[in-house]
Amino acid sequence: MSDENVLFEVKDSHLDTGMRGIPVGTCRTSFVDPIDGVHYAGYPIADLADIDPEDAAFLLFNKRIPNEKESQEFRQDLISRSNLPSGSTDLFTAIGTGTGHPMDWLSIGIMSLGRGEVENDIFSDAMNLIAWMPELMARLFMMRGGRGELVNPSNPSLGMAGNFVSMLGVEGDDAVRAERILRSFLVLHMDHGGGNLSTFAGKSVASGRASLFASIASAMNALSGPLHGRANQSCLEFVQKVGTSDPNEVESFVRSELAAKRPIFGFGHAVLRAEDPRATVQMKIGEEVCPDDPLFATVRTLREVAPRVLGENPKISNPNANVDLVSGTLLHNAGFRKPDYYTTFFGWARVIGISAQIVDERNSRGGKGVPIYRPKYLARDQPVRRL
Ligand code: AMX
Repeated sequence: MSDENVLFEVKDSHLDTGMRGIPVGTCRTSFVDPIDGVHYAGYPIADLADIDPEDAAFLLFNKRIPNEKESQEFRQDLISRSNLPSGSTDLFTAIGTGTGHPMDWLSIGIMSLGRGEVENDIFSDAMNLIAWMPELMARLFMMRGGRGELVNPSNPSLGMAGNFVSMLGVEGDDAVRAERILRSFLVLHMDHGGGNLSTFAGKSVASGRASLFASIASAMNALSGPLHGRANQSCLEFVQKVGTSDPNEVESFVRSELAAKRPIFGFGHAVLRAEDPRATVQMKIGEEVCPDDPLFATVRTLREVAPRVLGENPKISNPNANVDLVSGTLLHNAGFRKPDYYTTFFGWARVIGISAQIVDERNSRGGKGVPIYRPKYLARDQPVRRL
């Protein structure tokens, strides 16, 4: 690409819009098409829904699907890295059962894992963190929930989702269903282009050569906001509030929420202009694993009714379902009954995609790495004054 290419003309109207749509760099892990949704290294997400999270992680780091041998080697590598640095979850005891949002625990936990940092090897740090996440998550759930130690010790050969479910002590058919739902949740949520807030936050902190752990913890703090990752918590709470799957009642509910100027959670998107394929995939999973779940029945009716009602408002660019419409209901069905924990699953998935993007940026410019981020802010309403 020649330097003369004009990619974007910044106008006054672009200022103070959160850099919306302004190109700032390149991303090799994924891109988001307004109609077909996110693609990981070129593969549409709908085609990847059934792969294992380990293979999706390999894809994001290596930009290709692993063959059988590579897949096994990647899993073995994660297994060999899986012992948490000693004492890294002691802080959880200090915070105290039930206090603080689970996303705060996730961020603190990742910072604490930083004691296992490998000097000058950000790729090893990324692989270690990915290998440590299942146990960190399980300890977070057990300790914040006041249940103390893991029910079963970590067994990384079960895979990241299977190991997490096992550490919590879920058994039998419940474990099979929980693992199925979690595996697809992790794959579907790993990456979403380079400019979403948490990814951008993580990469900008990393550009100052902060550690991978500090950068990812910053990303998790960004993800915790209600306008960003915490929306999946709000979506389940919304579905629970609807409380019916009768189409007429659901339509009245949607209209009354709109009249009260409240959002219809699970619909609309800043970039997508069709139903998010991740919602489509999760609807299929719901039909497979929990077609009779009353919450899923509500989601099914909402998906039929809400786009029609929202579509009556020409201001709404996309009245269709987004990823959060279904994900909370599936997690609830998997046995995770507390919506305030849902963003931690989202965070776990994003640790993988954001780490891959940070490693890419650190390897750019022939290994020099991306320069420290420094966008320009224009001075307005600040005449020079003297005391
Ligand atoms: N319910 C009610 N109003 C909606 C709406 C919805 N689902 N979707 C859009 N609108 C409104 C916007 O608030 C905006 O109103 P305003 O002009 O008064 O500010 C107007 O329609 C135009 O919005 P837009 O250009 O279509 O979308 P946006 O980029 O401003 O907002 C989003 C996108 C996701 C914040 C919005 O669709 C929304 O609030 N959805 C409901 C909450 C939700 O499901 N969030 C999860 C999103 C998925 C994700 O990114 N995690």
